[in-house]
Amino acid sequence: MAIKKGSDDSVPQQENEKTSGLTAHTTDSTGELMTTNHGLRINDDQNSLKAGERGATLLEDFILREKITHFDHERIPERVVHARGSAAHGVFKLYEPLSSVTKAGFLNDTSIETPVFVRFSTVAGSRGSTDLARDVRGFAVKFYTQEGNFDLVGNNIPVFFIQDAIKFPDLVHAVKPEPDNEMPQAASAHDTFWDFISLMPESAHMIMWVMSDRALPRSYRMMEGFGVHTFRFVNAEGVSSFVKFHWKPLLGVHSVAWDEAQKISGKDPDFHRRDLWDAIESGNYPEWELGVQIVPEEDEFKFEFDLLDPTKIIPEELVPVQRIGKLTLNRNPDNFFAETEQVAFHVGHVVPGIDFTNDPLLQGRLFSYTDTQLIRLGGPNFQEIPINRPIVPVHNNQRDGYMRQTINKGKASYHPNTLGGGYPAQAKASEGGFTSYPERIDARKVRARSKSFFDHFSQAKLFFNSQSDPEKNHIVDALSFELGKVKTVEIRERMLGILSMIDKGLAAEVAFALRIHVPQDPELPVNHSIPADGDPADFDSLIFESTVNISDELSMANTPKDSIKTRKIAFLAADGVDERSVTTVRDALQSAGAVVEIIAPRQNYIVAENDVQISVDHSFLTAASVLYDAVYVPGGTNSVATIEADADAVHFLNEAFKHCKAIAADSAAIQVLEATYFGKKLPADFSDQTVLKEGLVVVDDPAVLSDKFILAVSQHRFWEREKPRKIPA
Ligand code: HDD
Repeated sequence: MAIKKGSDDSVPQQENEKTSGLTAHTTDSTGELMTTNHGLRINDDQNSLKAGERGATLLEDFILREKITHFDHERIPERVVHARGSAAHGVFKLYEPLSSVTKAGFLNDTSIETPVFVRFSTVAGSRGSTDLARDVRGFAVKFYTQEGNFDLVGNNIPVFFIQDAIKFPDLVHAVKPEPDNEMPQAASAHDTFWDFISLMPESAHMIMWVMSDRALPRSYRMMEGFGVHTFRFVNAEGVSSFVKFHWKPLLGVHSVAWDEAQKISGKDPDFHRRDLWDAIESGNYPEWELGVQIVPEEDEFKFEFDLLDPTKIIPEELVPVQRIGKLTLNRNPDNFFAETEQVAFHVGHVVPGIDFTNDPLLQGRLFSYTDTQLIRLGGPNFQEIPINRPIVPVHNNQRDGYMRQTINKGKASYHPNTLGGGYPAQAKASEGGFTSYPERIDARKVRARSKSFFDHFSQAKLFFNSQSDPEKNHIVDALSFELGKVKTVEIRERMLGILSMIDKGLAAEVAFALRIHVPQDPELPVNHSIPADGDPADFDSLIFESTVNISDELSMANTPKDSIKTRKIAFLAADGVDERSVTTVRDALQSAGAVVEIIAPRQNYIVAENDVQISVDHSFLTAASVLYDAVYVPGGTNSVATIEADADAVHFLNEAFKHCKAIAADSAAIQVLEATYFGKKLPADFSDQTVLKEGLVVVDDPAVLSDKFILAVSQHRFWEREKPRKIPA
């Protein structure tokens, strides 16, 4: 929408419907003539102005200089953390009013569709780094509500490494590439990270999550989100309760294997970005339900952990998650830089009815976000960038600064005033004016941490104990990998001491892989971030008893596995393929919502046995097994012979087997499976039991095959296959 001339609004407003597609300053050049930035029509954009055809370029060429100058200034500093990200627009719709706990308008009116912009990210890597790093994923949601913007700036892991924001720069310095040689990129597997972690026992719980497959999502669309901190809700009567926010993906929570993640990083480092983009472009809108765990204020001290400690979850067995509404992402950004790169989130962006607690990590974040935008976006007017603007008008006496867009009218830029009629006026609480929850604080000023924050291991144990056997094995493998990359032996040993406080078996298995000993009877580790005059004994870790020993929600093995929607399935085929063997299975998979791609020795098309042309999506050169969820080999004598003899095709299947994916073949193509590494182990008959346990489907009737294959793909992975633990690919 263009800026309204003569409008009374002091800030040019964008379309009220963020979802409608156009925001202020949106430009579409279709059918337009080229101009300079000042509107002068350009006649020649191919040649600079020269003294003669072969002559020197003239300083006079203001068109050249404008273009090059703009280009030279195209980059802005990337985010200090969460630099690599992808985003989408969408809407949030509430199921039931939450008036009993919060007065927030968008959580009270079920008729409102609140526009949102959501940015997912990795934490450690640079802007151009791979999507598939082992890392926490950012899950930041900007709700453009009728009462101003509310930002829920969370992660896909419900706890954090540290308890106090003052340690955040240390954590980030430790995980980022090492400062002398800037290696490794987007990876925690190096000495400085584990040096720091091994001295910070409070990170034990988070480390369990980051070493689990949660740090390797299959898709942004298949990961949970968490607000991490305990926040406050406040209702219209001023009664407050504590709240933890959750995002639950409707497609379930799924991950890839570590070997696969590393290979995807080479084959398609944009894997998650592409997946999000493609899903939205094809109308498969990603969906999450917003969940809340609510704790009445009087129950603050009811738990064995401190609600203000961001290294703790509230197990869902103690406080169930109520699902209160649905988030749907339905539109890709028009311009990556203008929207995804320039969006500025801040935990301090709240609306009436939502407030903070004294979680010391949250308190520090309340400073950091605006501060970082000032340097990253170049000044104090970043809230005027279209993606950051609220959908409600902005009126205040803030003025000027770099790149100010708003043309404020009138003389009065102060309050109180009479020259401006006393406006803008303060809003009473009854008019939506924000009032902070009047929490009582009466304390000495200290640099200290509550003893209730010193239990670092009970929930790390809870997480580990709640995992399935394959998930536990993956944690062992991840720690063996990460510590295996650490060069300093003392750091490895110190970490084994920490691991033994979580689980002795876990420590022993990692020690076995590293071929070093777990320190005998390690003392509870001391938190080394103690004040200069502090007594280390005052910082000893404690172990509290957890009232919950296993929490089902913590294991991805318990996630819903009832759909193959948006799963990518590769068909390996060549000339001479049996057309029915392709189309029957393809139709069945597509009607169940999957995406099918045909991969052949060459691009463009293959010719089936019956001379029908079938389009090819990729050749073996441009596709890779790691980019698909499952594989199928159709019948047809010549196709089968070609695929069986193609080393890339056989490798494709070997990798799919190694990564525990569903594999199907028309029984006329069984010889292709026999040519693989796992061919030797094929069961004699492929019953439903085989599908359920091993994910291998071989049937001669394509219709029957489809049903069984769909069942297998919906299981996501058959991790039990890893039992022998050594599968080459
Ligand atoms: Fe942070 C970005 C999430 C602790 C300081 N953070 C950032 C983003 C997410 C989070 C999702 C990216 C937002 C986007 O997509 O633009 N951060 C978290 C969570 C934390 C956390 C869940 C712990 C519970 N962060 C944290 C602390 C500090 C920061 C303790 C500093 C004291 N975070 C920042 C930052 C960033 C940021 C430096 C970098 C870019 C930005 O803010 O806009 O200010």
